[in-house]
Amino acid sequence: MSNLSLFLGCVAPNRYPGIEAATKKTFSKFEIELDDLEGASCCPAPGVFKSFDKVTWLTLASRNIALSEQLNDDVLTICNGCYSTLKDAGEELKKDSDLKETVNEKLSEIGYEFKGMHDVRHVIEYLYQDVGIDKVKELISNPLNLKVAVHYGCHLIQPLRENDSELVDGTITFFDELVEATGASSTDYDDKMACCGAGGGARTAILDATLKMADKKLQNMTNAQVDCIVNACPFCHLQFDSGQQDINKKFDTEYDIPVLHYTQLLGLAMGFSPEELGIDLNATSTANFIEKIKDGSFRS
Ligand code: 9S8
Ligand code: 9S8
Ligand code: COM
Repeated sequence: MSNLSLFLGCVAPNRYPGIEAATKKTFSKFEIELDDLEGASCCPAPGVFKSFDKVTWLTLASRNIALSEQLNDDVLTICNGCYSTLKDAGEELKKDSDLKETVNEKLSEIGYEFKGMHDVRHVIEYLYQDVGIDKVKELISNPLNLKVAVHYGCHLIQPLRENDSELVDGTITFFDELVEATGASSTDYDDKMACCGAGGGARTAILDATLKMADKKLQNMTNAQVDCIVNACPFCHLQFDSGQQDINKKFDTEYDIPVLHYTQLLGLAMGFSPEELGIDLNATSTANFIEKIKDGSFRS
């Protein structure tokens, strides 16, 4: 296994720092040390920068990868959007030497070089492929009896498809399998693979339209009577968690579904407290969910 540096992106450190804590705590149980990536910038967000200017997008992305290469590390992302940008940029530059040269000329002005010797990983596919379900199961001390709505998110699937990963051949189950490794059950719901609505800068530009998309997903999850939503992307996390409050206000609904990043679910199942994992920083169902975790309502 190669060494990993942890790429945080923007949303986790600014809005949900518990996701970083949960990632570090759960990885320490696997005895995997994550290097901090000092000086990292926005990945930059795929749905925003990539759509406007390719060379700018690639230069910013390759600078982040170069930081990790200096540590002799692969990049570990905890966000779908960061995975999509960094994985796609890295692969594109590995394939196209002219583009790599253009980008490296720009990077040389600030003393960096993109070598293309390292890979970009997403925490979910890393846990599934490199750590493995069996190892995850071994470290579960507090199996959870929770009905979970798994939300994959667009930018987790897209880079895997782009790279012909076997994870996306046929029916996609890798994330559900990891959720079930914690003792929880992944509950099917309508339009499970649909977007949360936030991506592509939409949450900033056209909030009402994105909330309608999230509302539809929340309705489908409610119909499936789930106990919580589990995601793999701080931006999806924000859309479902903070978004539920917006939706309740705007559309007069009464959603109260707890939202967890996978590393937080895994952390609970490994015996960390909700506070250690930053679950108390959520906007929705916070006290209610934490109380139920603590009084054993979800213990199996
Ligand atoms: S960085 Fe800046 S806006 Fe964000 S979180 Fe994930 S995608 Fe990458
Ligand atoms: S889904 Fe559609 S574009 Fe995305 S990955 Fe995270 S945010 Fe929610
Ligand atoms: C979504 C990232 S995770 S972006 O808003 O589409 O760039």
